[in-house]
Amino acid sequence: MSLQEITLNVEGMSCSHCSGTVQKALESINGLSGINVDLKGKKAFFKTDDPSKIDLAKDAIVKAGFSVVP
Ligand SMILES: [Cu+2]
Repeated sequence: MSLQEITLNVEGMSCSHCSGTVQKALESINGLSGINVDLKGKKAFFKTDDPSKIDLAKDAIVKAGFSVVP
């Protein structure tokens, strides 16, 4: 499978602590690279070659207390 660049829209981040929490939640998932969280843009970016990781990433963000919106 080829490496895909994923962007998720994340709602609920109000400070750098929030974006750090989202960053750590994504870092806890094996198989993601290039993780970056944009607090002002309300986005999270990562790369993966395994599409099943996208749902894991969304779940991890929700468990951390934030929402992923379309
Ligand atoms: Cu915060």
